[in-house]
Amino acid sequence: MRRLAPVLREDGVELDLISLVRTILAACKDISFRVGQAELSGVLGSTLDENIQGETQKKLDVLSNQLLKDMLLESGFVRAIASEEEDFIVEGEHGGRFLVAFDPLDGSSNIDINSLTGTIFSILPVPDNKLAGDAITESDFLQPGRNQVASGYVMYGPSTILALTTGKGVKLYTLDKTHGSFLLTNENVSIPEETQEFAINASNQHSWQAPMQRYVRDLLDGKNGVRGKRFNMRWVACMVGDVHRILCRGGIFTYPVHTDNQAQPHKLRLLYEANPMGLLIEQAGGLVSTGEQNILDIQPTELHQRVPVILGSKQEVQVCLGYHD
Ligand code: AFP
Repeated sequence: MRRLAPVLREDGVELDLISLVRTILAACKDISFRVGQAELSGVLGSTLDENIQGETQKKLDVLSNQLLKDMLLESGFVRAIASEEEDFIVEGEHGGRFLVAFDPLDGSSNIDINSLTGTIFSILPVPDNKLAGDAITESDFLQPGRNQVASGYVMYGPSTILALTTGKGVKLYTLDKTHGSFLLTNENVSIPEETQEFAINASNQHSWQAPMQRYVRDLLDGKNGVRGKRFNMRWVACMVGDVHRILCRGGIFTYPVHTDNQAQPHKLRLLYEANPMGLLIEQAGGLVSTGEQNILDIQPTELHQRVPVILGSKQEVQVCLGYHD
């Protein structure tokens, strides 16, 4: 079967893509409501199951995954999905133009303490060599982050916020809960190039490699150290929250290599976290790297692949990378 040419909006964004993002938002509004209901509707706490990453699944992880999965697969725009909570990809409509990878509820450890959580999504094109009707396989998802046609997150905090890029800058929208619609609240997010704020889980310090040890030590030395200025530290334990702060006021975020865990030296997932956040950060003028290469240039080798992540304000990321040279 031949493919139909995509219908474009005036600004060049494909109409099907807009409809797909709306589908994601419909699911996220539901997730936002359930996160808010929390104890009142019995959705806090864990299930007895583990996901493929060997992590215990929270009830809200499972619920959020189901909502997104069902709505995306029924939408008609999605050929297949991959989720942090699913072992394998799941196929949808044969005519769909897009593949969607998502982390349904990032920041699981925050769920039960009424702290920040979020949904992260990455939208990829169905590879050109796939015709409508061809089966989609895991390898179709193994595309570099640069191929993403859109990415974003919805953050469930005091307000519910969408950060979205379709490759033309980053926009923020706030959910107006009285009307149920996401309203544009920042149409051109720009990350300050310099910062005095860093985010790292310092409890892992013993297992960082030498360059990260030296970099963080110099940050902590403050005004009297080589950096000559005082740095502040923040850690939300939810990448969505940390990235959102960086989009709002700059900063550097890193989850580096763990040398003491040979079996799993990296924490963050390439397809569900690093790539979608990477595109947002780059589109807002920041930098993203593993310490060795730009995250968006990585050729993925597995669906649930994990990578080291350094991202944020351009100049600060460059300084950090200088320690890795
Ligand atoms: P989940 O995907 O299990 O919710 O984990 C969240 C996360 O991947 C990311 O959002 C945080 O930055 C990071 O883990 C927090 O990790 P620590 O618990 O090791 O600080």
